[in-house]
Amino acid sequence: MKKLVALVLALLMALSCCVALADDVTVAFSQIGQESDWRTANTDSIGKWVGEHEGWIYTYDDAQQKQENQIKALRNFITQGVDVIVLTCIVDSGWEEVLKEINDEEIPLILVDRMPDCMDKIEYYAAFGGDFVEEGRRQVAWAGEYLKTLGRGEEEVSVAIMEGTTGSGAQVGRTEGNLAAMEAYPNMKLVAQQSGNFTRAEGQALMESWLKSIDKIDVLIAQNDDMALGAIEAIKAAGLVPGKDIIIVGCDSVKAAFQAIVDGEMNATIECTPLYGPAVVQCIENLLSGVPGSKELQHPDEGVYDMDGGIDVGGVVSIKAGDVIDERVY
Ligand code: GYE
Repeated sequence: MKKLVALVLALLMALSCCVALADDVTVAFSQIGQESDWRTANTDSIGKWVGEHEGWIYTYDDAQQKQENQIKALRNFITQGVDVIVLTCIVDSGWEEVLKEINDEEIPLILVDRMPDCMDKIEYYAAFGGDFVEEGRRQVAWAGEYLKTLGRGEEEVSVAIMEGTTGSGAQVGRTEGNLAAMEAYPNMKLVAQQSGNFTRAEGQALMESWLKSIDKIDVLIAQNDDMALGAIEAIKAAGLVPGKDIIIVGCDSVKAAFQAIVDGEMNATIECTPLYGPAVVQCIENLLSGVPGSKELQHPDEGVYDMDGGIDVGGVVSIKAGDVIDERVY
């Protein structure tokens, strides 16, 4: 009798396991908007990898750059009873309440790209994104080292920092890295620091207004490539030569920036990969097969790309953008 009960129990367990596996897994992603080439590539990568995964249903929400839309989307995901939530946070504060609601419903949460500032107060399965402070540090270090190769290491140069969306992890981290690195290059003097909101149009408009109000800008540190590309248009319109009269360092390493570097209009870009699709899939597969999560924030290995290669920014040496442009898919 005992044996029979055990057998029936084992059969039931096997059956329920099959049912769970046969059920579709609904994965919902709250994206912040479509402000840049980086963002488009990020949306495409996650959409493709999760969306094409067998047995998974993919739901996506574009918050059009509004945190309130993201919060609404997250609450909708809860109501819909999705199985996994993937989130990137437009700004870093203001998430604790809604993320605790997700925790209360026991919906596994995967944090990507821009993190919330309440990570120590909530539960999540995994977190991965760019090392923004390091990216910002590399931007300034690249410019400082490049100036030395031009024999301008002692010359006082004016630096403008074009920041990303105010209050976003990417802006906060890159600004921290930018400013910290400037201490190592006393010849670099900060003359402007303002947000271009990570878009080409705002980068162009901000550069236009800087060129009117500031006597001389020698170096532009743009916290993403889109703003750098917008600024290039403004610099050309003002009759200056981008990449020569003004040294331009972007961030992201999108193909359009590689092209601008090849064309001699931009000098360098610091890599921040948007291709999170494979990592998100791997993470969900681990989750479904019972692998325990980790609260450690993971950063991918990333490079630095410029006109000629060979600039050592401390920890990494730059690669010539022209040598790798054909491999860039975004
Ligand atoms: O650098 C920028 C985008 O959060 C890392 O957001 C991301 C940033 C990226 O709009 O281009």
